Amino acid sequence: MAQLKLASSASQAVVEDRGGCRKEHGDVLMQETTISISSLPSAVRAVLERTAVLDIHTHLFDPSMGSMLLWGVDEMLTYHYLAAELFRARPDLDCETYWRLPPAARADLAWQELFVRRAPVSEVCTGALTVFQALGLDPNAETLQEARAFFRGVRLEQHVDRVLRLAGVERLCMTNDPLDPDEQTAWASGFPRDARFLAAVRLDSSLLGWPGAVPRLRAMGYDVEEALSGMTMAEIRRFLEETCVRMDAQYFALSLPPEFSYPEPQSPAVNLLTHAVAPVARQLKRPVALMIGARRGANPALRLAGDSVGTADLTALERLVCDFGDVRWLVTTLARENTHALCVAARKFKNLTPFGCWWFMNNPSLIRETTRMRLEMLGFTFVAQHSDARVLEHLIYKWSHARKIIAEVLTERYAALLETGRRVTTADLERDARALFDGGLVAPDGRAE
Ligand code: RAT
Ligand code: ZN
Repeated sequence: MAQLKLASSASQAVVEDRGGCRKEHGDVLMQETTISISSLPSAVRAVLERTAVLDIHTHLFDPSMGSMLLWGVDEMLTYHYLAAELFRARPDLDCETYWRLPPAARADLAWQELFVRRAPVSEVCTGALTVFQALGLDPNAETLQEARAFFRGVRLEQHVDRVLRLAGVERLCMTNDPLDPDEQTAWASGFPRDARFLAAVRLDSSLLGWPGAVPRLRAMGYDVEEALSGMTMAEIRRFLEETCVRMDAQYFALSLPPEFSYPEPQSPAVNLLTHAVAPVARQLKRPVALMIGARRGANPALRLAGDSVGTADLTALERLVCDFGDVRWLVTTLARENTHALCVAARKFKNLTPFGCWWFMNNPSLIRETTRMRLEMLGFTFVAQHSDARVLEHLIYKWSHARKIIAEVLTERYAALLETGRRVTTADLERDARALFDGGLVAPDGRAE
């Protein structure tokens, strides 16, 4: 049996049994090889490490949008996931006192309380240290002085390249709120687009809490009224279409509370979703991403960190995607309890693609459980993960942690195949990894829709 090495710097996996088929990857000769059970873990890991990601949900912005793109150590340590943990570590800390502190003081406090005085074992704490490690910063530092000096020395353009490279992210989707004043200024004045930063139209502020958005939509020139008359609906469709075209957006997105129900004639949000968003998505051939289960403002004093979770009834989702069978729905759920029902729903409706492990689901134990369940029930017809990065450097840890767990779970599934006598080749691994990491936006011709 011929022995050869996979042509990846990350991989030292010894693979066996030449499949005989050769293909060129740049100037590296690759062999389509059958993987042995002993080399499976390292082969899977290596393939996932070199598979580029399209990260379909982040809160990052095109570097040309200036201060909207958050980066650096103070932003990392004031991340709302960490703020929630700081308030637990320091129950005596008054929320308002914390929010009044300048960002650097908030970051120092988080570092001292969560990283110096305690072992930073939570996912978000360990994540910050994964970033430190990747950037060559000291995870045992007593203060943030060295880290701040490092970030003062970086040039943003090169830093963005470096972070995306370290994270293995080729492209990512922003979260673009068309009613946000800063976004409006940026899109109105125009900016040189970075092709790696794709747009996604986020509709929470436009559709949820209707008629709250009416004055802002009117100020933008859309002739809408509080009552959802035919004319108002037509104007909303014009708003959606023009926004999507202006931003060259990949999809429309909306987060929904756990009480989301459909049909629900009394709900303005559901009427807007079905009479405006779905028709425009169909016409423009754009998916609609639904993020279900966020209970906003459960503890308002915690601001962004104060949102919580609730379990939704996904029969409503099934009815929706059944009625709108010609619209593609990308769906993620926040409650662990909804993971299984989402897999079942996806088995029933081919226009429904589950995506990512959202927010409170983005923990190793839950990524493992969710990904395992999805592979078992859906094969490769789901989007394995999105980062939800709010700070540029988050990409590094969210993707390195997720890749590691997805590799472990994939290894289990391929091992089960090997036990049946079915061969698994490097070509299998590469094709499957691409399917898991393509963001669900890839059209049959290979372009993002
Ligand atoms: O994960 C988060 O940062 C949350 O605060 C939310 O942004 C959530 O991901 C969302 O997009 O609503
Ligand atoms: Zn998000």
